[in-house]
Amino acid sequence: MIIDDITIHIHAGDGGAGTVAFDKNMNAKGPAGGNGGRGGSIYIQGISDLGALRQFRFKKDVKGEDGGVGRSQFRDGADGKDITINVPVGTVVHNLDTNETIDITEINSPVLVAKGGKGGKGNFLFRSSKNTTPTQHQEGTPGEAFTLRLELKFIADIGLVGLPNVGKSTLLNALTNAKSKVANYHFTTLEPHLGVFHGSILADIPGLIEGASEGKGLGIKFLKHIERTRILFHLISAESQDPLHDYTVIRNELAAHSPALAEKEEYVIITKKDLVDETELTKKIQPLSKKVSLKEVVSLEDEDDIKRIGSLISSLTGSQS
Ligand SMILES: Nc1nc2c(ncn2[C@@H]2O[C@H](COP(=O)(O)OP(=O)(O)OP(=O)(O)O)[C@@H](O)[C@H]2O)c(=O)[nH]1
Ligand SMILES: [Mg+2]
Repeated sequence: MIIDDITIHIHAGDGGAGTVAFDKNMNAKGPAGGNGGRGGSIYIQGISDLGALRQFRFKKDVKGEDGGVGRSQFRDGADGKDITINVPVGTVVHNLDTNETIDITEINSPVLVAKGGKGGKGNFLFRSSKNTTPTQHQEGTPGEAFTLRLELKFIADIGLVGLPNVGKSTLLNALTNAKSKVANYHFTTLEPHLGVFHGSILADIPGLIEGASEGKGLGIKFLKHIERTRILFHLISAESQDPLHDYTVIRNELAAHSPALAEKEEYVIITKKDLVDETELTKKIQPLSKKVSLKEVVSLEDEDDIKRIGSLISSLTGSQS
């Protein structure tokens, strides 16, 4: 199972304390205590591994390295090493303490999320004409500490939606190198999958059923993965007894999840046409086609039909096929 919503605690390294020391050389007895090192900061960066949040399954605390204590003979304490947390690109970082939100939409560009503490001054920096042998030093400041909720929302161009068993995963696998499980029963797909078709990202999510927004079936929690897609492909099986009803069920669940989702550009595709008599199919889909324009009526077993859907994607997203 991919982990797509998890709360962690981060604590950047504390700054090291400055030190009180005096010059060891025979002739010079002046202050020589070094400063503390700064604490290691914590960064978050996007990577392409969608499973990257797995690292937090058991270990939910991330602690930056503390800065070293200042040393004698003017030597400063070592700086704590920075830490970079890898999260799947598409992760939204909610800082539950500051209410700030950061969208991790790029790969390999680290964003600072907790700053390490400053090192304290050693006694060397307290010297003055009035105080030639200072015994003061400063403590380091604590590193920032926050609770972060990491929520993965896929970044895809096209989201595939529909009832279970309508061919969503079949279509994803036919067009891309994804290997989403396909089988002739409901809820074959238990977690979302992405595939790339000539630069366009397609997201296959588990099937929805009536009442999904109230938790029926696998619920609608996976809809968050298509919140950021521009286009929805709504698949309906030709085997359905009532395609208009199936269509409405999904539309209601989309709207229940978020109005923004319901407003997305949508293309309705009838699948499994090879399994149904043509005249019967025309009759069955009539009430639906009066309400929405059907983009394609296809068999996902037919290569030419798959190619047509590929061309549709290319024309919608500008990708080259
Ligand atoms: N004959 C035929 N079979 C199809 C077609 N599309 C899908 N299938 C079959 O229908 C079954 C369901 O396909 P899936 O791709 O697993 O359906 P899904 O929509 O991903 O289903 P869930 O993951 O359960 O939501 C599989 O046995 C497919 O081989 C089609 O156009 N024609
Ligand atoms: Mg599936």
